[in-house]
Amino acid sequence: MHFDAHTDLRDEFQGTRFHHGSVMRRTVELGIPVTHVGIRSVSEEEMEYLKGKGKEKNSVFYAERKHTLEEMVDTLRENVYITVDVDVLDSSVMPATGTPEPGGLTWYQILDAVRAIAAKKKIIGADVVELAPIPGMVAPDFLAAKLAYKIIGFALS
Ligand SMILES: [Mn+2]
Repeated sequence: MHFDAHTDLRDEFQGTRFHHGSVMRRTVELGIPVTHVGIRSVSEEEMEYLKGKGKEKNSVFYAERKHTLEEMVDTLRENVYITVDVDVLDSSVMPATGTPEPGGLTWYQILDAVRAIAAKKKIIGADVVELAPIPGMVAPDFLAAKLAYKIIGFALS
């Protein structure tokens, strides 16, 4: 389960296949299907991939369209690893990230999504990445910490 503004499906970027923009491509290559949520920026290469070989292995939920949480949860297998790039959140609540995109999720939308996953699936692990702290602005740092705490809580409840 991939919460991100970007699909991170590039085959390589800036001369490496292990770029943070390639991590989901490597994941899919390991045979792990990926559900992307909150997407609002996709490169031409990634779009071609999603129309071709990636079609069966990637479920994409764009941020601007209305999807139900049930539709999203139904794409997942029983054991779910959650990865959160904090740029999935709207820049108004999460400005402290390297590649912000307007139009992202609110705090309560991501909590509702994680809660819906926890209700039907087993959360076996998670990470929260891409926080780039802004000196003097602590709110985004607290948000990232509390999101990690909330995911742990939902996973265990
Ligand atoms: Mn991202």
